Formats: sequence, C-alpha cells, structure tokens
Amino acid sequence: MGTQTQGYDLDIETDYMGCENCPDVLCLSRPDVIEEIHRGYYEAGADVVTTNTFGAAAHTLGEFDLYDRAEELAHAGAQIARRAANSYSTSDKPRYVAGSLGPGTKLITLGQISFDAMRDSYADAARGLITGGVDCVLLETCQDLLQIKAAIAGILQACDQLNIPHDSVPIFVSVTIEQTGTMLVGSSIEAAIEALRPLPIASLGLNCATGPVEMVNTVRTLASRWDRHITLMPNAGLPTLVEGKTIYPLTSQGFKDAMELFLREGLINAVGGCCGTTPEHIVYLADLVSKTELGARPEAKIIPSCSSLYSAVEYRQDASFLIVGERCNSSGSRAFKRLLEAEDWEGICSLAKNQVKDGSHVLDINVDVAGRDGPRDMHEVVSRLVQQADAPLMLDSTSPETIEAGLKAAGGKCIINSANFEDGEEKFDRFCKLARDYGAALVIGTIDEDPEQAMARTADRKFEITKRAIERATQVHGLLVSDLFIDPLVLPISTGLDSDRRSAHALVEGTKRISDAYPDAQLTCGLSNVSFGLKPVARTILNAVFLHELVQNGMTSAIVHASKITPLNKIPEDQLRAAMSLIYDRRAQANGGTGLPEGVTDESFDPLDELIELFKDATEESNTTSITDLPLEERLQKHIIDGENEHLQESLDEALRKYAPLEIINDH
Ligand code: THG
Repeated sequence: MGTQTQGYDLDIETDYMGCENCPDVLCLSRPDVIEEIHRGYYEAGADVVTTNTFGAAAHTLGEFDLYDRAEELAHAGAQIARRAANSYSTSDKPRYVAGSLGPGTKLITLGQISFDAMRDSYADAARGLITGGVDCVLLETCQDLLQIKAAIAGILQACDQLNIPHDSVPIFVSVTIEQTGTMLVGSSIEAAIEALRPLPIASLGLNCATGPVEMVNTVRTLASRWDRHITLMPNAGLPTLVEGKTIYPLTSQGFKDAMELFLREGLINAVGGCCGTTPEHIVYLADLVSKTELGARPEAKIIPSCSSLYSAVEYRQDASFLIVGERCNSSGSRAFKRLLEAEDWEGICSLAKNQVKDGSHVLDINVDVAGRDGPRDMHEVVSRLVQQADAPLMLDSTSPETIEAGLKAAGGKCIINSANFEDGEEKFDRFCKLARDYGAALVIGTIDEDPEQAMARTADRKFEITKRAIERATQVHGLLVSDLFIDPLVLPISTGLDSDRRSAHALVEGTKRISDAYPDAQLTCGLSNVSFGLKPVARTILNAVFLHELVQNGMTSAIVHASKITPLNKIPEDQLRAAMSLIYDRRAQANGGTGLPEGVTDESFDPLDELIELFKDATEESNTTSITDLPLEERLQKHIIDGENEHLQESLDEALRKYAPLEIINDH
C-alpha cells in the first residue's frame, strides 16, 4: 500500500488531511485512490487484498490527533476494499478482504503503553473493520507477543460489543522476524508459537523485515510445530539504502523463484507480498500459485510447552522433572520479602536470575503480602523480569486480580498457580477463564469445599477432586488437559502429629493414580512443604528422597529450591533409610504405622525421631542460610572478610544500586 500511494500526486493538506505519514486517512479523503490500488491487485490476480488500515488503531492514530476516529476510519477502509472485492468476485474466483491492523509504534513489553489501552484501541478499530465487511482481521507486522495478545483480546471484545460470536471473524496473525532471527523484543519463533497456540488464531505466519530467502528456516520451524494455517508475505528482498532511498532488490521473477520452495514443500497455505512488492510481483506470484502443485506439508509435532518472552520450555524434561524455582515468594523466602518491601525491583530480578543459573526451568512468582497492592507489585516484578530472565513464569497468588496483572505483563506463555474448589466453583472458574483468555497453563490444587477436610489428605480424595477439576476445566472452559498441572498437595510430615504421618505416603499413591489415569496431564507440587520445621540439612535430604519417590510415581514437575537439589547417590545410606522410613510411615502397625523397617525390632521406633537424631550435630549456620538470604551489609562482610565469592557479583550490583559508589569506598 505504501509503495502504491507514493505513486500518486497527493496533497498533504487536502488529501493527507495535514497528517503526512498517515496513509490511512486516505480512506476518508481519497477513497477513489485506495479503491484503484485495491483493483490493481485484484486485476493482478490476488484472491485477497488487505485494507488500507495498517495504522487505524487509536493508539497509532493518536499520534496524528485522530484518536477518536479509529472506528470510522477502519469502517471506511473495509468498505472500500469490500466494494472492489465484490466487483471482481466470481463464483470460480471469489475475492476476499483482510482487515489489516499493524502494531503501532508503542510496545507493551517495553512499558510504552498498557495492555488495557492497547486492547481497547484494537477493539475500536476491529469494530470498524467488521461492520465495514472484512472477511478476516489480519494482525500484521507483529513485533511483541503482548501486542498480539492485547489485539486478539480487543477483537474478541469488539465481537462482544457487536453481539456476534467470537468465531465470526477469523483472526490471522503475522509476526515479523528481524534479520537477527527473532522478533523485535527478542522472542524466538518457538516462543511465539507456544505463547500463541492457546489463542483463537486461524493462521499464523510471517511478513516484512526480510525477503523470502531469509525466511526459509523460520518457516520450516513454524510448519514443524504449528498445525493450523500459515501465511507468508515477505518483502521483495532485503532492503538496501541507495542515495537515501530504500530499494527492494527482488524483481518480480526473482520473488517468484524464491517463493517456489514454500509451495513445493507445502509449508504455507497463502502467499503474498509486503514492502516493495508491486502488482507485477503479484502477477508473477499468482502465476506461480496456479501452476504449482502444493506439496504435502509434513505433520506438525506439538510438544506441550510454556514459554518465556524469549524461548519455549517443554513441560516434560527428559530423565528429570520441570524445575520451578520457589524463591521469588514472599512467604517462602525472607530474602524475597525483604526486597519486595524495600521495592528493590532490580534485587528481585537478581534473585530470579540466580535461580535460572542454578537450573530452574520456570520461576514461581508470589507477591502476596497482607497490606500491599498485589496487582501493582505483580506488574512491577513481572514487567522487569520478563526482559531479564529467560524462564517462563508461574504466577502464584490467591487473588485473580494479582494473577491477571502478571498475565498482562508477560509476553510468553505463563502457568497460573492455582485454581481449586476451596471457595466453590465460581472462584475455580475465574482462574480457568484467566487461563483461557490469556493462553496460560493452570495449576489445580486438590482442595474442595468440604469444611472438615478441604485439603485432600488421602489418595482417594486427591484423585476424586482431580477428576472433577479436569472435567470442569476441559469441558466447561475448553482448556487442554496437557496444560493442566495437577497439584495433589504436599503436606508436612515433620510435625509428629498422627494426622500428618500418612501425608507423604498418600501423596505418592495419589500421584501414581492421577498419572495413570491422566497420562497427558502434568503433575506438580510444592516440595519443600514436606519438611517444614526440620533443620535445613535434614530438610534437604528429606526433600531429595521424597522428590525421587514422587518422580518415580509420575510427578512431572516440582516447585523447589533449585540449588539445593541433592542427587540420591550423594545421600549416605543411613539418611536415605531414615527418610524413606519417614515418607512411608514405617512404624509398628500397633502404633498405626505401615510396619517397622527391615532390621528394626523396637516397637516404639519413630522414623521422625531417627531423622532428627541423625542431624542433631549439624550446625544451622554452615548448611542452612544461603549467603543470598543475608542482608546486603552482612553479605558484603562475608565476601570481603571471609573471602566468599559465591553470588559476589549479585551483592556488588545491589550495593551499587543502594549506595553511590563513593560512599561504598569511604564508609565500607
Ligand atoms: N503448591 C503450589 N504452589 C505453592 C506451594 C504448593 N507455592 C508456594 C509453596 N507451596 C511452594 N514454595 C515454597 C517456597 C519456600 C519454601 C517452601 C515452599 C520454604 N522456604 C524456607 C522456609 O520457609 O523455611 C526458606 C525460607 C527463606 O529462605 O527465608 O521452605 O504446595 N501449587
């Protein structure tokens, strides 16, 4: 469209309405010119033209003081293209109109505009396009995954406002992969695919930035993982600047030749041109399409995954489990809570990045603190974290508002933690709906309304609640079972209370039953809960042994302290035995246990006492608090005086933020 309008002698004041660089206004001032351009492309053999509304969303028009004319402009743009389409349509060759919407110049991920403002802006433009008669809405030149999520939410909002079903207008999404091989904000095509898969997208493809040759690898990856339609609209080659003018090097013949491979391999379902392609390029392309038999596309392989802003992470880890770092949790880490209360957002990012360094695949984020503004804190943390840490996020809160604030700031595919039936189906449904609307996975805890025993303590109840939850989440809310993380609840076995003794055993059994019945569902748990109250060294051992038992029985992921995962073969025999006895409640049956461990005859044997006894000489200090849990000043002392250099850089970074460099030199 841009190439074409430049070919007309148009007046800035009358035709462009004083808005140079806003070709969209020509829909209002010069519908004749726009229609003639559309006709040129239909004449060239195009099946579909895109409307002249690339910049018609309010957040883009706002730059030209046309903020409130988005709907009107989009409507006019759609009508012009519809008119042209109708006059070329025949029963053999129907012609279609794609309502184009570009990204605008502000990115949510970079904090330049809010999710809500962008969603509402797209809703206005989408209403205009839909009432103006488009066949589909095309979100093109997408640069930011949050922009795509907001735009889709806006289109669905427009459908609601117009009282038409959500599927009445197919949504086509076309992302732009820069020459660097990623989207502008750094997202790989895999990250984009996983973040977008749960959303109602009819076709996902690529346009702009490069020519067809540079797109081959990305399109192959896309075709191997995306099982819906694929649309491809490259530029006429990589642009070069010659004497201040942008030149697109591919001739019509060159463009056609380069596009042939995509058709022969069957990688795409529709082709077109972006910058630098003229009606002549489309003549050649139409000729290619009519003469080439579309190859058979290899079947796409879908591997259930989540994603960070940058990359995709599979839920199932070979010979291991999905490690969810537990430390960014205000009730699970004193260090985190201290940073949150000091609003040391960069300190929080350091803590998060350390967990990734220690092997976490995903990060649990919980900012719930009584008296603080949860949604605000979640926004502050997540909007920074997504750019700094390359790990998908598990948004952990009892408040749907706090979760939603995180979802509006994370471009990747998140995991919501968690839904349950404790407060009834209505609240369970709210979490499911968030997962559905934002394309997230969902943790489901086995808790229900029963006031006597809300948290399921037996394998039977863990299983029953799981069954009810999976049925409701999939059948009522349309979530995929592979996006559900069942949490059969880890309860402490460290209290000595008879009611707690069987908790671990029940969890192992429950895990096995759930995993056998629902092999496609994921299973997760908050591992460290099992050992609350024990000495940290004892906790590390018990946690490690318990984790091993759970994984053997089908647990696929766990929320853990990643740097404290101890391999089983590093655990001394006596400690291993004590931990196993405790997990399986190996006490005398007369006392309610499952039978004494081998070689033990003392009827009063208590595995909890044995485990505590084994660690009675372990000092708290050396094994417990990680240096990162200490206040900054104490850490600096440890680094400088004791020569400890683990996490040194993190402390130095924090010190630089907290003190001016000179103060450090003078005072410390
Ligand atoms: N299921 C699900 N989500 C969860 C839990 C669960 N989220 C929170 C929690 N449980 C899992 N996370 C933690 C995090 C830390 C600890 C336990 C569970 C922990 N922290 C130490 C303590 O409190 O003694 C360390 C304290 C510190 O570093 O200051 O044990 O079950 N779905």
